[in-house]
Amino acid sequence: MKMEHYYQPEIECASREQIKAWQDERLVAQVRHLWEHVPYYRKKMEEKGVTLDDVQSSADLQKLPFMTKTDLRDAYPYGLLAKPLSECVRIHSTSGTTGKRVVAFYTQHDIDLWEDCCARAIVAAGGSKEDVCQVSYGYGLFTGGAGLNGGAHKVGCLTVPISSGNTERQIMFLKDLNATILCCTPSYAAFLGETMKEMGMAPDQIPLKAGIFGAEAWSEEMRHDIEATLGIKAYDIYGLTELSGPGVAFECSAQCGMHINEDHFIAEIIDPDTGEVLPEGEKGELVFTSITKEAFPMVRYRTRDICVLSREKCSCGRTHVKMHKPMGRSDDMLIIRGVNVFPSQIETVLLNHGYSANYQIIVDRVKATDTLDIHVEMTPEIFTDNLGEISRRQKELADGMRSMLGLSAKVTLVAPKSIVRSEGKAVRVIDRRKI
Ligand code: DLL
Repeated sequence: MKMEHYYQPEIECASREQIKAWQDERLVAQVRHLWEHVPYYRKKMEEKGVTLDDVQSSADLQKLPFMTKTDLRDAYPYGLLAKPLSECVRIHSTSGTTGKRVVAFYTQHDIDLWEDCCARAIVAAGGSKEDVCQVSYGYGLFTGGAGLNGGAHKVGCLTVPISSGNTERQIMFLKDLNATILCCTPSYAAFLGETMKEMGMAPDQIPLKAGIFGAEAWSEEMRHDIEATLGIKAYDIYGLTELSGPGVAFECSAQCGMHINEDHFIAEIIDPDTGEVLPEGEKGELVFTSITKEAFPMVRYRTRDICVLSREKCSCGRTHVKMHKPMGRSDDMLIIRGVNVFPSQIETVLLNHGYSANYQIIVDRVKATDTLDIHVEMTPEIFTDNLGEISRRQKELADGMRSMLGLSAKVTLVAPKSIVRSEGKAVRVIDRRKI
């Protein structure tokens, strides 16, 4: 029999005291588990002069050392494994392009908890067993396909494991199978919307009602665009391979920040330069501690994602802390002529001026000075070959960039469809500087 619901109010709407009690108990157990089974992490604790006795509750979290991607690379592949391999049933791996890939391990219990988190996300987006859920995230080593697939099964949706790519087939299935929920990266969702339009299909020709989009940064403006072209509500979902995958945090009906599954993860915001924990509401680097994972626990893992946490009461009734949309990764942040620039700021200017999120940022260094070139596609609606008009619009965008970034940029409008589309995470920055 299919499951009726996957909403867990006794957990998702628990009191702060209850959440803290879970976190206290689970953190102590998690740190003991690492101390006993992961010599690499025990050594890090010893180097910081911390013993098991120092960790009695979540208030002691700050005493513990951080873990970073460098630790994962140093310990690659088995050095952070906290369970015998015979108890592990799967790995996933990051799509990173530099250095060694990160390999994360899962026991069956880890997979169950991860899929629970994804199921919560689908239910929060209005999903139930009546829905047809098309999972267009990549399947394989990437966690997107497997995570949402598992969550959709738990909810009892009819799951369409189509993976990414073959855009016309995606649209055919959306239409023929009456898919109601779409899961993919926001850039792929935008591309699907664009292709539908080209095929002459209006949003009301497909019954899609919601999208669960994540794995990359996307702006509010892009959300509005996708909602209009696909005729849906677009919900954000966040996660990373090191912590299991998608579903660490997800958006609810309020569509304003993502609830972090605090029964599984403790979140902190730190100053990325000093490592100091920042007061609530301040912007900084997100740090996570997993408190229920068996095979690959992470304590104080530095995500490099920059965002803000908020404990304001949510209209959906959930009590778990919310993270605002990450405004980019600290390692995505470009420093151009000394000014910090996030690609998301550039995207905001473009979308506010009626352009789509098809753009490329090219940074170079010419005669010791950084240059910022932004190539922006004209949409078919605003396409023109009138040179005077093109140069007027380029100037308008360059002015918008100057007031948003405090920096001059060269903006070039290019023909519709001339910037290559991505089926997964979009590549928007090309940094040619040799620093
Ligand atoms: O991207 C997991 C995932 C799959 C999340 C599907 C959501 C949906 P990784 O490939 O390990 O895992 O990349 C993790 O992606 O540190 C963020 O920088 C970025 N990221 C993930 N979700 C969001 C989001 C998956 N909603 C890295 N908004 C993270 C902004 C996101 N950035």
